Amino acid sequence: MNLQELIATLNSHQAAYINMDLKDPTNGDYMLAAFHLIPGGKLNILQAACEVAAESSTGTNFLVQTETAYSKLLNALVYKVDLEKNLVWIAYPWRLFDRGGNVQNILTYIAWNIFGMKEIQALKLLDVWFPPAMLEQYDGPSYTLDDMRKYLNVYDRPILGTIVKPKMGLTSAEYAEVAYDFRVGGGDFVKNDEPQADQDFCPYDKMVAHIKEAMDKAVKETGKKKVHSFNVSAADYDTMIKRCEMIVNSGMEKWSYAFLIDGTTAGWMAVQTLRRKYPDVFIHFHRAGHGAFTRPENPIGYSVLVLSKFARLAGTSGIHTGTAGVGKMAGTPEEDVTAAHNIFGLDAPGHIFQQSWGTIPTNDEDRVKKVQEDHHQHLTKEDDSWRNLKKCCPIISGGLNPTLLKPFIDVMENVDFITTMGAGCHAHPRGTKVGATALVQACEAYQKGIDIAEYAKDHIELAEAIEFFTKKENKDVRHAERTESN
Ligand code: CAP
Ligand code: MG
Ligand code: MG
Repeated sequence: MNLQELIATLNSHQAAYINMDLKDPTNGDYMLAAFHLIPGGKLNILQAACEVAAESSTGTNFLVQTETAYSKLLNALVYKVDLEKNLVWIAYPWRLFDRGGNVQNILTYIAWNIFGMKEIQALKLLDVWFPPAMLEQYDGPSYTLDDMRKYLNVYDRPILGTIVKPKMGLTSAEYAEVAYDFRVGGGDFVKNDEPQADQDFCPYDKMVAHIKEAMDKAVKETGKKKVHSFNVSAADYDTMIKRCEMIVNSGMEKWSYAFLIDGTTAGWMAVQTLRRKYPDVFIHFHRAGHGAFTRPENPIGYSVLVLSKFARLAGTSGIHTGTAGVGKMAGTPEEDVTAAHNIFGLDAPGHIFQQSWGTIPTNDEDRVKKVQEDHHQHLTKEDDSWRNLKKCCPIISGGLNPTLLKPFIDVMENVDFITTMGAGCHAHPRGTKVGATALVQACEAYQKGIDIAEYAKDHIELAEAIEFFTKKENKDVRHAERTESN
């Protein structure tokens, strides 16, 4: 059936959620969403799309007697379809959403609730577009990678980080020792791993105290500032805040700590709480769990791009965006690099939409300067107008090691990110400190435009890393199994 024939199949309920002649979807009234949709049951794609628009805005499965002239104005509207690719575009009057900049509310509507509908067999939210008037209602990032760069005095290269491994089981003293070794080896940034919390073998208060001690020692020895990203995820709000306050009052220098939150499992409320209570702290969104709904082979869910755009809207300072297939986790350049480019730029093409994160005209020659100077993003500038949402930094992790730094930078096409290598550092034959040095040397080689094999000729730590990470028998076991099973 062609579009006209499909329209003719709509019942009066479905017809209330479509407008293929919508004048200007980008007029500022609508948040736009693009879905891949395969209808369920006996519905055709347009019927299913209208049911999705109804269920994700004002409606249910029947026209109800109680709707009003005003409520109808809030109907989401199917406004475009691509019948070849099974794509549908839906315009959401964004005043549907909770005032006060609540991301949890939007995703409940336009994603999670509708994934359960019988009317769809596949429903993947591929991309979203926010009008400036809507962006202005959301926090956006406050403390950004630019602020961290200033604190660390690190520019023109990625922030080099690690995750302490083994993932679990070290005592707080052992844990801090590994973090110290990485720092004196030359690393900038250490993060708690995603499951690190208050475990018997590594009590939270002791972990913080030991990290502080080790940090002071490393800063003194190296003369360089360092950052530790503490996982503050917890069972409840009060415990999360208690952990944050423990860190704030630990005596660690302000800006030497970041707060990591398992955003997928702890939830958007936790993410936004941290952003609002600690605007001067780098809020680090670990996305453990995202694979359940972002992997391309998952027919129901939303993309890494959508997750990352909402993380920026919510005010995350940085979110993991994946290694574009270079590391151990699933991911592709189309998915991961598109997400990364969309969250740190002022405007970037998504899968479907071109998102601008501000109102500063693109041709404004010093707009990047204005954005960076705009310390409170929304507060007034000369013309008292709202300016932009600040950058959110891609955090690149998962199976990377010094030999993969340049391959990833080549795919990413810039160095404006934090990379955290766990095994890629602690599996080095001579341990963490040397592993960190090997990473620093791989980065130096990149900055000097020298091939790492060449550079390794007079940098033994890097030479050992190359030998170890490229040796077949050392191939990470999962990779070996994967290649054998293919
Ligand atoms: C990496 C990591 C990260 C994942 C997150 C892990 O360790 O600490 O949590 O990479 O994945 O636990 O696997 P390695 P993503 O460096 O030892 O692989 O960044 O894709 O969300
Ligand atoms: Mg705001
Ligand atoms: Mg981890």
